[in-house]
Amino acid sequence: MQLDCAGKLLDLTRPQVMGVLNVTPDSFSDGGRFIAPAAAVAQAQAMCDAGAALIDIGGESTRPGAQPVSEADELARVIPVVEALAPRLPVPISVDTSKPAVMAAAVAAGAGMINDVAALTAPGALQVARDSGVPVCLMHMQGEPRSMQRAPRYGDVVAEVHDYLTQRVSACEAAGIARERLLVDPGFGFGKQLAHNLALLARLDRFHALGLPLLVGLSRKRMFGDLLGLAVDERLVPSVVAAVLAVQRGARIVRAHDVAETVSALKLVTAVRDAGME
Ligand code: 9MG
Repeated sequence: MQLDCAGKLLDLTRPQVMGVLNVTPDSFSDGGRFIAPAAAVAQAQAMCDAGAALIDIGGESTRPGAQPVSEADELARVIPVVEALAPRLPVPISVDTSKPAVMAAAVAAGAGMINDVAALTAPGALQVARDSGVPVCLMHMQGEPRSMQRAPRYGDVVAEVHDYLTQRVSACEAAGIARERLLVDPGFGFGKQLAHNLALLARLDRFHALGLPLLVGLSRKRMFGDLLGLAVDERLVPSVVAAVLAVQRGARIVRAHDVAETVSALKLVTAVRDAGME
């Protein structure tokens, strides 16, 4: 299976890595490092060289407790970087945003995918995404980044996240977005406590029932701090292991900061899978 990301193809017959490029002053693990377009271009190029199959550019931090950013500020951070990268990179660019104006401007500047942690719930987002023609990742979040970790509660987290994603897929289809353009993501760490994140990872295979490619973001997340007592810069090993566990349960795209290490691990998973099919 291949996704057409504004003319650049993304092969989903094997698991792929989405490299994280935050052009924000305050993201939890790399805030402020890649705001200047030249630094962002160099980092994106390095992630491609390390095997990233797409690059996710975000101008508003979604870490727990993050303050919202104005539309003008987000546009000013993201669009110059997309414009600089789109003609240079061999892989698609995805834009990590929940704002319709940023989605539209980023796709006009050459982005080939929309990654929305709010699953196109902002007013006008469904229409902009439909008209953009590019694939869209719909993520589950309980609450909003500023407050989502205060007291997230679920009866059955797997069933509730599954039901939410089912409803958002239906809303997209009703708005005229073809199912073939959609990906889904359970949203690790977005309004979830450690037990919720572990249950979602353990039962990720449940999301196959949606019949859509599954994207996950586990890289350096707080769940590893909660479980293992590790600081952000000590979370490489659990991030890579979690990526492997997710792929073994059917994830097709893994969003990661440490691209080279994640690509190596997923190559091994794929090689073992292929050897078992011979
Ligand atoms: C932007 N962003 C941060 N974490 C993420 C995750 O887990 N999934 C997706 N789709 N986007 C994320």
